[in-house]
Parts: sequence; C-alpha cells; structure tokens
Amino acid sequence: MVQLEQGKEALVIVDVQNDFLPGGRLAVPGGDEVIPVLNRYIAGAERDHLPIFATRDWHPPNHCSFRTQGGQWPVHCVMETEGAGFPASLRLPSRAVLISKGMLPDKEAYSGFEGTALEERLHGAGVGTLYVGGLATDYCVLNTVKDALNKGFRVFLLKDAVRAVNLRPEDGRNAEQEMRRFGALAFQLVEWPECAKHQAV
Ligand code: VGL
Ligand code: ZN
Repeated sequence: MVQLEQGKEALVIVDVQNDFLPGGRLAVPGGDEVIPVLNRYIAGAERDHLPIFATRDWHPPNHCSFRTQGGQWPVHCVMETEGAGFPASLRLPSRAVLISKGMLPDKEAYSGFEGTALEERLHGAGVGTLYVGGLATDYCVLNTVKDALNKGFRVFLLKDAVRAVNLRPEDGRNAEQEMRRFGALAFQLVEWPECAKHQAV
C-alpha cells in the first residue's frame, strides 16, 4: 500500500439517498438513523473547513444491477428521480462536491472511486485522510473504503454513521472487519474534534 502524506482531512458521505432509506426501493434497515449523526459530522466539517464529498448511486433505468435486467437489486436510484435524491433532512452544504456513480448501464459501481473523478478531486484538494460514513456498510461503504485504502488514503470509518443491508445477518459486521483488516480505523462522534485520531481500534 502506498502511504501518501497524511494531507488534509475530508468528510465523505456515501449514498445517503431516498431509495436507501425506510420506505425507499432498496431500504437499508435503520438507514435514516445515520442522518442526524451525519448532520453533526457535517457541522464539524463546516466549522473546521474540511472539504465535504457526497457520493450518489445514479443509475440509468436499464442498469445491469436491476432485477429487471437480470441483476440482484430492485430498481433503485434511477437518475433524476426522487428516489435518487438526497433526503431534505440531510444538511449538505452547497459547497459539498457531488460524485455520481453507476451511470453506465453495463457496469456496477459500488465504490465512489469507480469511474468517477473522486480520487482526482481529493488529490486536487490536498486531501490524504477521509472520514467515511453512509450507506450501505456492506456494499458501497465497504468498496469505497477499500479503494481509498488501496490508493493510499488514511481512512476513518464513522462507526455511528453507517448501516448495512444485511442480506445475510452478519454482512455488516463482516464488512466492518474487512475494512479494519485493510487498515481502516474506527471513529465516532464523541471523538470529534479531539484527536483520538491516531488510535487504531
Ligand atoms: C448500494 C446496493 C446497490 C449501496 C448501491 O449504495 O450500498 N447497494 N447499489
Ligand atoms: Zn445501485
């Protein structure tokens, strides 16, 4: 693994979109519970002037991951639809950088780095350390965190701001373990802004 200079810190919010919330088309159990927690991280990032990135699943209507196309998932996060939108209760500032993914019909993109400018944008902003939360722990958070670590970013997983799909009940737990094995550190709201930041959990 390449270790970049630690660089600046950024908040990365993964796929907190209506379709992944209770009542949505691919509802993540307890998905709405991350919103007030992420709002507090956002407030911290605002106060500390950290860049904020928000990824979104942004699929064409014939995306290969949909059951209608032989894929695994119900139709979800179709671009320009309400389900693909961010909930009004998520206090994303207008300066947040939006990263859309999964836009090609024939390509799944669980990671926010896949087919996007996220890496460039982070480097451009001098960012070396990411605080990552959102949905879902066992898919897009997992893959985004693993890619980030492979690319040399230091990653703190926001343990209180992620929820899992849990198709198998242990998927979320396993995903968290896997992220830790890859080098992710755990972080919780109580630690912001005091630096328990160098502590492996
Ligand atoms: C996701 C399943 C399908 C996610 C996206 O954001 O975790 N999960 N598409
Ligand atoms: Zn998707």
